[in-house]
Order: sequence, then structure tokens, then C-alpha cells
Amino acid sequence: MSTFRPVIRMNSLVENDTAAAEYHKHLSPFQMEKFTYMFDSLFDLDKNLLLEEADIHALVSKMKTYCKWDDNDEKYQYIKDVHKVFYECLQDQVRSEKAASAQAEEIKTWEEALKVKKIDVSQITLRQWLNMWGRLCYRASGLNDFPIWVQLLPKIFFEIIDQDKDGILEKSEYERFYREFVAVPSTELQKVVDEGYRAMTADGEYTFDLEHYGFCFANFLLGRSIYGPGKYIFGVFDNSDINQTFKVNYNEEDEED
Ligand SMILES: [Ca+2]
Ligand SMILES: [Ca+2]
Repeated sequence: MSTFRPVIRMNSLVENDTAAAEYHKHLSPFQMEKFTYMFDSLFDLDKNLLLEEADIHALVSKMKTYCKWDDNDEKYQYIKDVHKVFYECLQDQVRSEKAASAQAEEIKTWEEALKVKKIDVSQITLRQWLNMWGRLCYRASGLNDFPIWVQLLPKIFFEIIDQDKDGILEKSEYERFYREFVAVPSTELQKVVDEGYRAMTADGEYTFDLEHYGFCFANFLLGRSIYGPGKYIFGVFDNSDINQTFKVNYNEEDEED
């Protein structure tokens, strides 16, 4: 387990972190593909190539519709609160990154530091998003190495997918999630459900509970190659191995082939 890496906050601005804009280089091409997909399909719902507060509202609203929550539902309120925190943390990350990369060398006084606080983070670009994930994934080896607001993501998606609330993700629940939430094309759906569910449960060897889903989600974030169960978390990545000889690697070291 690698050392815990805390969320970068404003007090980190004193560091001369000019490499901040280059953090995406820590991601493999397949990780870039996954995080780009996450940005495009899950977060940038109005497709203006920017992540804004309106996108977060749209995502929460989509979850509400999927789960048939009403406005007063406790779960809906909880998910809303979590996403609010998620978005604020995301802005914090980007603010730190922008400030560190653009102005770290120039900050000499409190007045200048306060100006940095006013950096506009209402629009987050794909590149900033990738730099953020590059920074977060760098040297991380499991979910516990990420800040809490990232660790909450699998919990939220698990809650969304587990419609009968029995604490297990059944194949039919995952199929509905792929079909209605992620919108996997109907021509691909059955193949992706069959292979995805098989890969994520290791052919039924693992109970698909929250702990195991968290493990697969970590593999989604950290898996550097197409081999591994994590790519099926949202179901629509490079599936060229589906028709190849069965191969699933669970260890990061095994994936560097
Ligand atoms: Ca947008
Ligand atoms: Ca269930």
C-alpha cells in the first residue's frame, strides 16, 4: 500500500509545482481513454466540452430519475450533498493546479495569494480533468490512496445500481444500468453484460458486494491496460479482448505487458 496522498489544498500553493499541467502524463493511454469517457459521458452531460455546476445538477437529476426518487427522498438529498462536495473538491483541485502551474513562482505576498483564490474554476476542461486524475493516480495502488471524495464515487454508483437494495449487484441490475444509465448500444449490450459481469465477478468466484465493487472501481481508475475487470464498470471501453483468449489480470504489475 502506498503512502496516503492528501487532497491538495490552497496551502500547497507555496510549493513550486510547475509540473501540475503535466500530470496527465502519469496516465497510460487506456487510462486517458477511460477518464475521457468518464468526462464525456457521465459528467459533461450538455456536451459543451466543459465540466460546470450545471453538469453536476444534470448528473444528480439523471440518478434521481433512474432511481425514481422524489424531491424529498433522503437518498436524493444525500446524493445531492455528496455531489456538491465532489464538485467543490474538484474545483479545489483545479484551482490548486491552475495556481500552482501559472503563478507559484510569482506568489510573494498575501495579496497575491488572495488573488489566486479568485481564479475562475467554474469551467473545468478535459485537460484539467485529466491532470487531476493523473495527479490522483500517481503512486496510488488502491482506493484508500485516493481522497475521500473519490472514494465516495463507487459507493454512489453501487447505490444506484443495486435497485433491490440487497447489497449485491445482480446481473439484471447491471444490465439495466448499462442499458438505461450508461446507454450501451443495444447491439453491444448482451455481449458487454455477459463478459462484463463474468469478468467483474471472476466467473462467479466473488460476491458482487460493495467491497468487491470498490475493488473493481479501483481497477477502473488504476488499471493501465485493457486487461482487468475495471473497464466494465461503465461498460463501453476497448472490448477487443472479449473475443480473444480469456485473460484477466488483477495485479497492476501484471498489466504492464
Ligand atoms: Ca458541460
Ligand atoms: Ca441487488
